[in-house]
Amino acid sequence: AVTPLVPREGWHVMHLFYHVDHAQWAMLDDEDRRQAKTRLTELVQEIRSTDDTHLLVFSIATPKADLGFMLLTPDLQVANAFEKRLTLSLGPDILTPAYSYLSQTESSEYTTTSAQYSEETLIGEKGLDPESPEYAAAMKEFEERMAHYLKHRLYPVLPDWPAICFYPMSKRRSGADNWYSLPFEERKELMGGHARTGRAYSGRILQLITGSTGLDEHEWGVTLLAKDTIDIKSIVYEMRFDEVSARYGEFGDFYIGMQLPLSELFRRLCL
Ligand code: 76R
Repeated sequence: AVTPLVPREGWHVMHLFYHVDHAQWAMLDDEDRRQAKTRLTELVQEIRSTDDTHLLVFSIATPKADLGFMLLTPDLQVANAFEKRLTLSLGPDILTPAYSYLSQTESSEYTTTSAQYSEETLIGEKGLDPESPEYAAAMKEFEERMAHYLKHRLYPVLPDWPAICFYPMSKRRSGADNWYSLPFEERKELMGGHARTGRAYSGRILQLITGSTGLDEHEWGVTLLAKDTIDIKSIVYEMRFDEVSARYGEFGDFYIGMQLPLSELFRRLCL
């Protein structure tokens, strides 16, 4: 038996991007093609019916890649086995890897506490009286959102919103701009500003930040889901002004996809 590789907390996450080799696909006859599409369809169903496992399937908006999968599952052995089968599902050499990213879901060391939210946002920024009903309602709303948010970070269930954006990022480590040599309190303060910007997109952007230090090239994978691509464009733009991104953010390539049902995806990819 194979030893499972399940993290003490959280899940493994793979972002997998492929090109379709249409020259190879053209060599298959109708029956081969039908079988290939059935194989991928059945595999997607098998993955989606596995415990604690989620799979997003999307078409990529530009020729950076054609097809993308985002796979979330606890055991790296399982993720690895599914990934090999996904790659081969349409037949050998049909899907060729364009880009991939390995990360894990993680909780944050900078989570905003109730005391902090009360002092900085409700009293400081909004000028609410701690004895007022507006304050009590805002506090309750914050606590519910945080409980939900913390669970979501480690064990996310992603909605089927049509637009998906993925990019990897790191925090700068050069000269005077070394994130990792800042004291914790300073980093926490800066992350507080970041979170405030982010919270304004509640309901429009669903973000999942996954950690990848030691696992892949950058330090985090950023996955954003949206119903309107303008929300992706504006959140990323607005965050560039946040010191955390402006001064310390370093970004990899951006991939924009559209979540689609498989039948539509096959048509879209001319398969
Ligand atoms: O409220 C809290 O305390 C939780 C706050 C929070 C943390 C800790 C948070 C909120 N993020 C956190 C961590 Mn984020 N995030 C990004 C990007 O393009 C860019 O410039 C940055 C990419 C986006 C768009 C985004 C969105 N965040 C992180 C980390 C880990 C940092 C570390 O550990 O050092 C990264 C790399 C990162 C990057 N963030 C939010 C959002 C949004 C929308 C929120 C609000 C979520 C909500 O409250 O509903």
